[in-house]
Amino acid sequence: DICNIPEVDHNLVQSLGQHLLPWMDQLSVEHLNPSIYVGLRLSSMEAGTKEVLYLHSLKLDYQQSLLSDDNSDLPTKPSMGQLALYMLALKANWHNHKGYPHSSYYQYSLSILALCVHQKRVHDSVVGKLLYAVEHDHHLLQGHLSVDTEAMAGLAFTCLERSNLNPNLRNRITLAIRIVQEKILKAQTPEGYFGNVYSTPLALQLLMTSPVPGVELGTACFNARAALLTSLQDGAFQNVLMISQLLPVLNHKSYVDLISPDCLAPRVMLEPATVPPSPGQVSEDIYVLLKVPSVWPPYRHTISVPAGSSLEDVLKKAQELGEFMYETEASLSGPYLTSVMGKKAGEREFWQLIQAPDIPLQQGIADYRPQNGETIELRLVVW
Ligand code: B12
Repeated sequence: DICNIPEVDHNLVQSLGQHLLPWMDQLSVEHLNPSIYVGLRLSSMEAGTKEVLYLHSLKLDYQQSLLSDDNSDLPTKPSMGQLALYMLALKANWHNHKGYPHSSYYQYSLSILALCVHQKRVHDSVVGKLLYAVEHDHHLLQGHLSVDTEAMAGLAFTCLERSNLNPNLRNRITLAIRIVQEKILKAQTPEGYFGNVYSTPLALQLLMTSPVPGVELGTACFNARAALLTSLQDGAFQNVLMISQLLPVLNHKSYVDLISPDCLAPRVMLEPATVPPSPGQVSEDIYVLLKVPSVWPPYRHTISVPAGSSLEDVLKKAQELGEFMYETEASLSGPYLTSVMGKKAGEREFWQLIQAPDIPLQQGIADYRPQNGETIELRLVVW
């Protein structure tokens, strides 16, 4: 039994692609995002010359930052995971006319995957470290993030298994793939998600790559696809990084396909979406209670913003009003909250976004749009 994703409505897929288009014009260092390029190349759509220019800018930017030494004013060095995504992007740039076709476990896996699709052999001990973590059920990351991490590890192992780059580890690799597949299947929610809505695309990328012995994958994947479609229609996929992980799935592809990309597969040219004229009406204000209990004195204020504002708008407004302070850092997923009330998250800490009383948000500050009367808590936690 295989994990098969039935065809998805073309218009829906196209509107996701169109969402990426304006980003392809943003060629500044803070905006360049290799994941967008990979997602689009593995989709059924193309952006023509924009793609060429985008890859060119990625190359310039990454080469420059790799050459820079630490005290120059050139861009800071990309993380291991960003480099890995950049390598995936380089491999996603096949030529159509040729015709033939320390860090987290997530970033560690992404790096092994990126080297593997380039057919670069890494030492058995490097792979062994990830195998050990999976075999000994190390919490690849607590809570809801584990599915993303397990899926990325599974994709790396699947590439290694197919390429047979570490033949001595063959049996352990095969077994590890099965372990993560089973864990991901166990994490399926009653609605059909693997983990949560945003880990489902990577989970499906993995499940699509190989059958699981003795498991009915068909139904599980069918339910996941149905759940994804519902959230797609509800507008849950606004974040470009999330779209970039989803598009390959909707095109029956995974990162493992980058071993030998299918260069002949036709892709449809994307046209910019026509933006419906805004109704121009003045929107009402909503009230959001913002609190930070873990500082002294505790912060707690009701902030009013126009309906439809993001959590980031709420934070900005609170800062303008005084007493509240925050800082962000750009990441591939958008602005990441690094500091609140002057308190920077430390090495293994992060500022968690919580909808009171205790529901962690599934989106970042730029994407999450609070409802009227909601209470949002910012909580410094250890991960
Ligand atoms: Co997180 N996280 N995360 N996360 N995280 C994921 C991105 C994902 C997809 C997980 C999921 O729900 N399935 C969602 C985002 C969904 C969406 O965009 N709609 C998610 C969420 C929701 C969050 C939180 C908002 C949860 C919360 O507080 N309620 C917070 C961020 C709050 C804030 O802004 N302060 C959060 C926190 C974390 C921790 C646990 C701290 C770690 C990051 C710490 C670290 O590794 N040093 C974390 C991880 C590892 C991930 C994960 C598994 C991998 C990210 C990664 O390494 N990418 C992804 C899974 C995925 O992408 N499918 C989820 C690869 C590198 C190359 O890209 O941009 O350089 P990068 O990576 C950095 C950013 O991704 C940043 O930390 C990375 C390391 O520096 N980061 C960000 C991590 N999570 C998030 C979330 C958002 C919204 C932003 C803007 C940045």
